[in-house]
Amino acid sequence: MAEAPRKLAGGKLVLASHNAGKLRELRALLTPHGIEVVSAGELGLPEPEETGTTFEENAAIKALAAATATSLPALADDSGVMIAALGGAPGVYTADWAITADGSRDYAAAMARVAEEAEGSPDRRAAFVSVLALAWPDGHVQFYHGRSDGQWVYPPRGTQGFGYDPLFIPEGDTRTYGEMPPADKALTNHRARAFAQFEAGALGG
Ligand code: ITT
Repeated sequence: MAEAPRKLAGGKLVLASHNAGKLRELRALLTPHGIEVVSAGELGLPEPEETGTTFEENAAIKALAAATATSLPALADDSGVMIAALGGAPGVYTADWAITADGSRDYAAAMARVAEEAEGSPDRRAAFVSVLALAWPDGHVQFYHGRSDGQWVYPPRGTQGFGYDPLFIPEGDTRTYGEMPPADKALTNHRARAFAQFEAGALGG
């Protein structure tokens, strides 16, 4: 029988991410709740290998690794951009497309690869997806999902945000996420939408 969903009881929450852009957004979303947060990097936790083939699997790997290492609840995000003309790629492998030979990340090159591989297709549809996993040290995990539909543009536009933000225009706007202040990106983005589910499911009531 499935276990009943749990609420966070207060106390510290580990943010199981090493991505500075994600951490900024998650901290801003958590601030109004007065939850004490500490990041995996601040705790010196290693980055687990993301061996899953779905956003859920990878989010669970990251959240469970942090929760078991710290004996605290942990929240992880696994996310990516899905390009319709590429059959949903890079998807779960979005971060991998930015990895260079020396192991660093080059998002300009990753965005150029999207444009190159999708060149010639009139289909400009794209979507950002975020899966948040909330894990406890005893192995219990809950998931929350968010998605932002839109279009991709090339060349990239704007210097705000992080990662693939300059490539993506959300539905109903003419600016890329890279051209928006963080408060505007927060209105439509995948992570904020997943967070709204997390708020209702793990913090509400
Ligand atoms: P952690 O696993 O440590 O959280 P990561 O960057 O490795 O960090 P993922 O494995 O989930 O995270 O990869 C997500 C990729 O999608 C990564 O390249 C991000 O830059 C990109 N991405 C996710 N959300 C994004 C957003 O809101 N804006 C721009 N790019 C985003």
